[in-house]
Amino acid sequence: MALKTSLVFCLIATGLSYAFNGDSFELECPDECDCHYFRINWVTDCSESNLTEVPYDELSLSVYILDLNGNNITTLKPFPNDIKMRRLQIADNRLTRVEREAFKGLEYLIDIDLSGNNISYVDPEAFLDSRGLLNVELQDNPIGNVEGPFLVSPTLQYLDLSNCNITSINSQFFDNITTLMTVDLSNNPLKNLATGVFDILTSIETLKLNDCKLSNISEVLFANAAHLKNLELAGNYLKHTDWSEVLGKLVRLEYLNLRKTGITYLSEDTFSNCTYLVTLVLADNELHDLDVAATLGSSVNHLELLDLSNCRIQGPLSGEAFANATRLKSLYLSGNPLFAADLQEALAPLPKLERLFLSNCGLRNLPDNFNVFDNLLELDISHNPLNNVFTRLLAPLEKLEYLNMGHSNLSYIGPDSFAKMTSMKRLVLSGNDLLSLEAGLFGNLTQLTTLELEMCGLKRPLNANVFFKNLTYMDLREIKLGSNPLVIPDKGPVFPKQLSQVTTLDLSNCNITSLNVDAFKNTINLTELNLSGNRLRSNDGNLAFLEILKHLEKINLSYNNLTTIDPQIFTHNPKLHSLNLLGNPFICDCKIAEMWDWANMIKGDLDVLVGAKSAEKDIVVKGNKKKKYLYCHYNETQLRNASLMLNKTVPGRRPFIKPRELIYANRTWAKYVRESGCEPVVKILRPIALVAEIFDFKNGPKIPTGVVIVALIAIILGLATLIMTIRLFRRKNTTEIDSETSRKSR
Ligand SMILES: *[C@@H]1O[C@H](CO)[C@@H](O)[C@H](O)[C@H]1NC(C)=O
Ligand SMILES: *[C@@H]1O[C@H](CO)[C@@H](O)[C@H](O)[C@H]1NC(C)=O
Ligand SMILES: *[C@@H]1O[C@H](CO)[C@@H](O)[C@H](O)[C@H]1NC(C)=O
Ligand SMILES: *[C@@H]1O[C@H](CO)[C@@H](O)[C@H](O)[C@H]1NC(C)=O
Ligand SMILES: *[C@@H]1O[C@H](CO)[C@@H](O)[C@H](O)[C@H]1NC(C)=O
Ligand SMILES: *[C@@H]1O[C@H](CO)[C@@H](O)[C@H](O)[C@H]1NC(C)=O
Ligand SMILES: *[C@@H]1O[C@H](CO)[C@@H](O)[C@H](O)[C@H]1NC(C)=O
Ligand SMILES: *[C@@H]1O[C@H](CO)[C@@H](O)[C@H](O)[C@H]1NC(C)=O
Ligand SMILES: *[C@@H]1O[C@H](CO)[C@@H](O)[C@H](O)[C@H]1NC(C)=O
Ligand SMILES: *[C@@H]1O[C@H](CO)[C@@H](O)[C@H](O)[C@H]1NC(C)=O
Ligand SMILES: *[C@@H]1O[C@H](CO)[C@@H](O)[C@H](O)[C@H]1NC(C)=O
Ligand SMILES: CC(=O)N[C@H]1CO[C@H](CO)[C@@H](O)[C@@H]1O
Repeated sequence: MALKTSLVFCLIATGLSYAFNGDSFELECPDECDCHYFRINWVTDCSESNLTEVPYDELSLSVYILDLNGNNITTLKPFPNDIKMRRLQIADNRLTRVEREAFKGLEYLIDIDLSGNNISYVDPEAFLDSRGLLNVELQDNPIGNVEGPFLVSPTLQYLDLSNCNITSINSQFFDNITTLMTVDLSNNPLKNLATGVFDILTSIETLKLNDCKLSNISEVLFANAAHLKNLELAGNYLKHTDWSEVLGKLVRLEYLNLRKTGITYLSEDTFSNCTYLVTLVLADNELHDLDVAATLGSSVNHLELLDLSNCRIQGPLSGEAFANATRLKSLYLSGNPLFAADLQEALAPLPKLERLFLSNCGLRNLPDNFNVFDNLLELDISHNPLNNVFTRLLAPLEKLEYLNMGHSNLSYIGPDSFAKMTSMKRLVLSGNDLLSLEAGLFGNLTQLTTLELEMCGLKRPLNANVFFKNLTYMDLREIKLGSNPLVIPDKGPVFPKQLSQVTTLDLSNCNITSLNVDAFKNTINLTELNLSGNRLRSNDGNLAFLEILKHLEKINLSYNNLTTIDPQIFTHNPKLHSLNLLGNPFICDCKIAEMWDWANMIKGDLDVLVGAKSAEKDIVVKGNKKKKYLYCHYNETQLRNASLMLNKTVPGRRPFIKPRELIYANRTWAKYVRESGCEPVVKILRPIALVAEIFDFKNGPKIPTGVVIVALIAIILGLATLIMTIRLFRRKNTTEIDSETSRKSR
């Protein structure tokens, strides 16, 4: 007990010096930026901050990731010597040139993202100093044509030059980046590719040339690319290409994407040398008269996935069509007008089929030999104008784990339809006007994990009688009921007892204005709750249903009608680690700053607030570069007083060094908190339960003398740390000024 108490005093004392010290325990961070650790690496996030130049002087030399995405930077100067930056992100700025000068000395650089700028010139030697460079992203820049070698790097593996207005690739383009393994040249108006341009890339495994306006491909274009495993040529017009010659050289090819390439004809031996082909995508071509059997031939032994979606195959599909593709596991025939009778014959030789996609095939009827497919695990028959009656043909598919019957014009589903599908894991019935569900319909689906009933016009969430009365569905974890005009009862639980194991519930866009305290009484094991797009308001007690959800980890309250939010609401959800509040009409009050403190201090992680800082997904190669904000609006009185607030220095908050005119209301969360003038909330810094236990208030606030002494020592230590830090800070400032003066005198 005594030990515990002194420990707490120590903690509080440390906390005090911590608060006074502001950020000095962290590495250096530019004024405009938000810095944090990502795993053990120092991330400096200056994204979307309207910066016009890089804050070179304020960077920590240990910065690992520097994120400058979405600013107004037009030119770059050299970075400080000895900076150990690994990843530099300057996407979506207004850079026009990539000069050697700017990247000099960046010895540790591994990744650079310059996508979405206005770059028209790249110095081939720009990254000469970065001897471990692996990834360069330059997509979405008007680079245009280049003379001579594009870049010099003996290590580069990944180069993205998609959408760069490149019309031709010169013969020396890749001469000094021969280690490339992945090249993306998609979305460039190349029209033609000279023979031999890729010959020097002997390690290349993945080549993407989607949407390049290519109208012809030389027979020997890939003659030396013996390692090529993945080739994407989608969205070109390659009607007149001799595919058997082009592909004849690619003996290692495993993945080929020829989606939407204007192909109308494929000869018999087209794929005869591609004996390792596993995936073949021929979707969106006009293969009216395709003889599937002859084209696939007898050598495509490894083919496991064939995508013939939207190929206007005018059939009838012959009974032989897939006779030799005996390894086929996944077959996509969606979007072709098909008849049940032909399908019945063509599919008969594929008893090993595991996945069959027949979405949008105009099927009114279904083949009635589903009993052949002993191994069928996934079936998609969505978006067909099916007759209610034919659902019974599915009955033999006992192994089925995934069934999508969404948007299939069904208004009634017989109570026995799924009786034998005891392996079913995911069932999709969304987009059918079901209005009500038959008693016992899901009774036998004892292994069901996910049930999707979105857009079904349902008013009652889920009746108890669609399940067996005496059973708990132990595996049923996810229920999607989004976009139903649900009528939520004023009292009592919304879901029946059978669903007690559900952990993920989607009730987005359900016209919900309030949820009673007991709404989730039968589903208290919820970990993830989506209430986005409803009309929940911040009235007192409106979010009281959260109290019983002790296991809640993630809640989405975005796009509701919340005007204010209080961290106290989440007191009973200790496991909460993701809270989405975007898109609510928040008023800029101190509760918002309080939420920030709650995330920072109680949860110990700003990531808890969706959009508060860059998430893992924002730090990826070719990720979405735009960050989402929290918006709040000031009311007029607040705006008038805003300038007063800006000059206020709040202990424990790092102020802006250069306060600005506050003329607009939309801020990132971080900036709002710093500008708000709200005091950090001390009461939420101390977990109430813990403090109460230690002091044991019931027995009077009596504290043993020993403990007081230890506590005093702790406080003195804390103060000492504080004083030392202030001194250090001063000294650092002087040295900085010193070096400034000496630099100037030089
Ligand atoms: C960049 O600056 C221009 C004016 O100089 C401004 O209109 C624009 O909004 C700024 N862009 C960003 C992302 O701040
Ligand atoms: C960005 O900065 C420019 C001037 O530097 C200013 O005119 C503009 O309003 C700012 N825009 C935003 C969105 O902050
Ligand atoms: C693309 O390059 C051509 C010249 O090759 C030029 O005329 C055109 O303006 C460029 N387009 C863009 C969007 O930069
Ligand atoms: C670039 O490649 C060419 C041809 O392989 C070679 O002659 C030249 O020395 C290389 N340049 C550099 C800077 O490595
Ligand atoms: C297919 O491969 C064989 C031997 O590997 C080769 O002789 C033949 O030329 C190739 N076919 C085509 C069309 O390139
Ligand atoms: C299937 O393969 C065999 C040899 O393995 C071949 O004789 C037959 O013609 C092929 N069938 C089709 C339809 O290509
Ligand atoms: C439910 O499944 C069991 C076992 O697969 C089976 O014996 C029973 O007949 C099914 N119930 C119905 C109503 O079909
Ligand atoms: C949504 O709920 C309101 C009552 O709260 C009701 O008047 C309205 O019709 C509902 N909207 C739909 C699409 O059901
Ligand atoms: C919640 O989950 C736990 C562990 O998965 C389980 O033991 C408990 O019975 C569940 N609670 C309810 C009410 O089903
Ligand atoms: C949001 O709440 C306000 C009152 O706080 C109300 O006037 C408004 O109609 C609500 N909006 C919606 C979409 O329910
Ligand atoms: C605007 O803010 C002031 C002060 O924060 C407050 O007194 C006033 O009620 C608010 N007005 C509205 C319409 O919310
Ligand atoms: C596990 C169990 O008791 N299952 C029974 C539930 O009730 C149905 C009838 O409603 C019986 O058929 C099951 O045997």
